[in-house]
Amino acid sequence: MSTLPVEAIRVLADRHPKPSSLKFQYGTAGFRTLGNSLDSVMFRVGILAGLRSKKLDGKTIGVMVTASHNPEADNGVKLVDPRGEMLEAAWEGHATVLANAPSTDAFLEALEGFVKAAKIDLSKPSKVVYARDTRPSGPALVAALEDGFKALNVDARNAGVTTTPILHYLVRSINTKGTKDAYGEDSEEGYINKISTAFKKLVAGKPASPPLIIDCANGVGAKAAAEFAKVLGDALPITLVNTDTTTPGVLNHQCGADFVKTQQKLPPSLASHLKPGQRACSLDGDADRLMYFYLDERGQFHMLDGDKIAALVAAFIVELVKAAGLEEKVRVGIVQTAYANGGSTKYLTERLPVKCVPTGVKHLHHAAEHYDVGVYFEANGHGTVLFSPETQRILAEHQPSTPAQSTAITHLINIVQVINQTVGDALSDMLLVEVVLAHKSYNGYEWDSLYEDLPNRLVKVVVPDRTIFKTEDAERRLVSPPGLQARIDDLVRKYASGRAFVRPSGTEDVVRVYAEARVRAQADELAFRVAGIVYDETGADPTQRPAEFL
Ligand code: NG1
Ligand code: ZN
Repeated sequence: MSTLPVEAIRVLADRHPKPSSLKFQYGTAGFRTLGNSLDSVMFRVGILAGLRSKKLDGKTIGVMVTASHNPEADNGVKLVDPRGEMLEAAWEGHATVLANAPSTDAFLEALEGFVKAAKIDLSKPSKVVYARDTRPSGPALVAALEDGFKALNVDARNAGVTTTPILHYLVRSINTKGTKDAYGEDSEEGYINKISTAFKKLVAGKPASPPLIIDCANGVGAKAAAEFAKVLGDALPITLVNTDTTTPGVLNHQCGADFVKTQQKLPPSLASHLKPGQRACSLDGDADRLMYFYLDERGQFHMLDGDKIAALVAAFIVELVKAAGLEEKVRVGIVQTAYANGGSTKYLTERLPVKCVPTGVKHLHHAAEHYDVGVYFEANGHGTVLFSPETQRILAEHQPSTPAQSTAITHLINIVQVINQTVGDALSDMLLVEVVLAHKSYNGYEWDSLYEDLPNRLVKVVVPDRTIFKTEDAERRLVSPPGLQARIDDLVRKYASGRAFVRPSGTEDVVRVYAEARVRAQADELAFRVAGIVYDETGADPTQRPAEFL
């Protein structure tokens, strides 16, 4: 094919018309909105994925249909680049333009213009691997996506119903197959085997831990978690909860990682399972976020979020690097966002290089690539660890001079295998955490004691136009609307250990306000007062103003 198959595209595009009232945007999590309004977007993304593959000389591109932790009625779609990473930023804009073409004719015209401008050689092959989560809108949306593949004659592999991180793993494995960078066998089974084999080696000889409870958010993670439970056996006793992927309405409802993080409490469905001192964790709806928690002796809930995971994991890796005699060659660094708890930032900056970047996995991932070992986590539990190619070479080639060094290097090599370096992966991260807990003989309480979280509060403000909010300094300060940041600063000064910032969401039509302070009531008050300022400033409808926004 050296020109676009215009007629084939036209016939199929007519079956997937764009709803005239809707405007779509490829944001930090791809396209995401109500599942029943995404038909045209899916069709067009199918074509775009094929073009992306052609542009990259026939490398396999991933397409994931999911809306993650969002309500069950939502859905979404995002593209995955050949190394398993998020789509290159420039193409987010192209995706948005194509999704918004009002008619089939306009779409074809935009497509032709794009192929020319991006210099896409249509004679190249196009390969895609795609998957969806368990949302009820998934099958119809996948059918629309497949029409897009058909229109461009894409060689498309259906990975079925699986987690977001498994899809990313598949993309990387397919593209590295048979090369020196081979990532793993390109199947779900290959993924489970790779990770569980390394995990078993890492915990061999360690005393068996009490069962870990996993809240699967009634989502697609339940399936992979059950596979792990089976394969791991006694190496990690697991109890699965919230594994219902068929009853309508239960996905992410009163459970899952986002519930735990935003409500800062135990999912009610876990109350009868969790004993004081026992650790548990929650996945989100597509299993790329992870939150740990436990109840203390008094039954009080304690959350171990992405920041606590980063601190635990980074400290352990640093210890192993030292034990291996590699501290001069392998530098470990941390990447966080403004949402990282001030307690964690203080603890980590006293020990390691820490960088703060804007929200969004692509920012974290790219910053982490600048370290030899880059540990990145969002407070919400999305994150992973990247080992640079040079670091992996050093680990493979280093000649240990003592048995202790040799053990440490073997552990590091196995840790690289446990971690899904393509993207945040709740199950792989969970096993990494379990390795560290086993090695350190930590229970939840001891892990939690690494540092103390500052009480914090995250609120949403619905404003008429969130695009007027512009930020700088990794989203920690507002430059627009003018004057607003000065008012926030004046307020923050009045609170002990106070910190607050305002930024427009990249995934929802809201502005987010985050605040923290030394005591709970003050953190809440600061958040509500800043939200009040934002509300006043934007002239949002006063009758809609939540009562607590002071
Ligand atoms: P937005 O809506 O831009 O705040 C949210 C999360 C991000 C990231 C994306 C993608 C918070 C405060 N924000 O982004 O961290 O995970 O969704 O899913 O958690
Ligand atoms: Zn997710």
